[in-house]
Amino acid sequence: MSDPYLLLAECEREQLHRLQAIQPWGCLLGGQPGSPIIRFASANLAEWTGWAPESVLGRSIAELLPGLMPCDESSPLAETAESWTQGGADKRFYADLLTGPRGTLDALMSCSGETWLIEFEACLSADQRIAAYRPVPHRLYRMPYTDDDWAGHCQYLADEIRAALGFERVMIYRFREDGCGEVITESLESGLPPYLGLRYPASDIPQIARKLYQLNSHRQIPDIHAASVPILSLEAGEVADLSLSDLRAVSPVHLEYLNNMGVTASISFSILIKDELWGLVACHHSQPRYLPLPVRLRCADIAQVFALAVVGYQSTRRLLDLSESDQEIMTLLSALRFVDAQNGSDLLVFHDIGQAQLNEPALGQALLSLVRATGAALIDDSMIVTFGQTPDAADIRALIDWIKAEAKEPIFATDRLPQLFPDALAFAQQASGMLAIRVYHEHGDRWFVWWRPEQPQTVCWAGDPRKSTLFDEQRQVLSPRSSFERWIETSARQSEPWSDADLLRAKKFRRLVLHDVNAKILGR
Ligand code: BLA
Repeated sequence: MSDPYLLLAECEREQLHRLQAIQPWGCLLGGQPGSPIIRFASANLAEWTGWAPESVLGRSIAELLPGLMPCDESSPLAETAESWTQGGADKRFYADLLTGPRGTLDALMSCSGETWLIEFEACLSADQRIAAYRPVPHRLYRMPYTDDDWAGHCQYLADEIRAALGFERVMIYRFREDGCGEVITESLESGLPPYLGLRYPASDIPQIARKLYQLNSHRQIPDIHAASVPILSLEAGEVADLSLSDLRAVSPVHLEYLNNMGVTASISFSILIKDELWGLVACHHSQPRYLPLPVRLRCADIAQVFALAVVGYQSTRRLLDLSESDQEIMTLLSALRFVDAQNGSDLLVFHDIGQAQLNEPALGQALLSLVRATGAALIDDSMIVTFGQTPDAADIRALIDWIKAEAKEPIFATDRLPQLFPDALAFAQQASGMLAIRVYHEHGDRWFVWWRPEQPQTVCWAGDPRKSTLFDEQRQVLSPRSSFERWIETSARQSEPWSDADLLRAKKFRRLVLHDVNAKILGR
């Protein structure tokens, strides 16, 4: 098997939540929602709780853990096994729930649509208690407003988490629209090679894994070499849904990936924005490293507070951009209206604009700066008025004929014109990106068109992304790439992409022009 598409499909098929095994840093009991009967128990249950797994299968959880239903009604643990196993969105944390052969255990209860789980882990040692319950630093509640603030905020978060967890490397890993990801911030122990700015292909984190990170605040892998522990079930073939489990065993492909990166322990915290996975705070350590549950939960809170800052910063940027774009659009419209007033015509008579433009450089400047273009043209059936660096008139006509046939919407944008329209190769240098708006008019359509020059795009990948998945013929298993050497991809014949803000400006401008023209027609 060597077809990369088949290999990736194979990655996506792996049912990570049904591996029927856990990592060995705790033990697990489970059952079906609405019933207190224990149907699943991890094979290592006795090491932690003293109960043989075979002896608990089929018994009620209420019998084993009467502590969950104490007589004292005011206790936070006063719940019935029925309500407790109904679940809900949140996981529930119970400190010091049980004492077994390995000492006192904390517990985490979760319930998916299919399975309730209770997972036990060693409770905090005395020296970890203070660190685990320290409040989230105040500075993280401050909203970043400027680009510098934002960069400082991200760095503070990464440094803070590294200090709290003692991991060697902490990264903010941000997903891009194409599913790939980029390390946008890094805090690392001196002497380690930086990953800052490197890009990783989407296949490094399959969709099914991303869904699990959406459901859980974090994912811990304390030791990639630790053998996983099977889960025993009441009935043969019964399978527990481990979607909400903290202990869930790790996919062998990912274990190999971490090994290839030189990582022994990892923990990642999810950053969710509007229920979508915006990114991860990914932490690496070259030695085994286990973090007790309250320490993980505190860092998950820190990541959650960071998500608020991301939303705040994005909203501020959007508001700023909206008010700036209003100003720029008004400047452009008034430059058009100025010509209009001088000629007593409407602002879409490009013949008059052509006459006036020599005296009116403000129009060209306003037009180009609206969407940060280097060339622009106003086009109707008989006239082409150009500003800055543009293709020549015959090429512009050919482009307009082509868009008329291709584009269904009145706004069209591409950052790879030569790929779509091969004749554009001849003028790719000054016009690899094109943004066009069409304004319907009683005397034939009017076009406002902008161009951006060729700007070769350089991307630093961590390893050649075309070789992200391999098939190990000898072992007949999928394997991730083994090289993370910096691999630089340069692509030509494309411009800086048009951003959402650029497109919004063009749309708003078009709407206002239409409004002006209609007002004039109606006022006549
Ligand atoms: C999971 N892959 C992950 C996770 C990360 C990455 C962060 C979450 C689990 C964790 O914290 O370790 C990837 N880690 C990265 C990246 C960086 C990093 C990009 O530090 C950048 C600095 N992986 C592959 C291929 C497959 C694959 C080809 O390369 C296909 C099978 C699978 N990745 C894979 C799987 C998981 C994963 C299955 C889920 C592991 C789990 O939660 O059990």
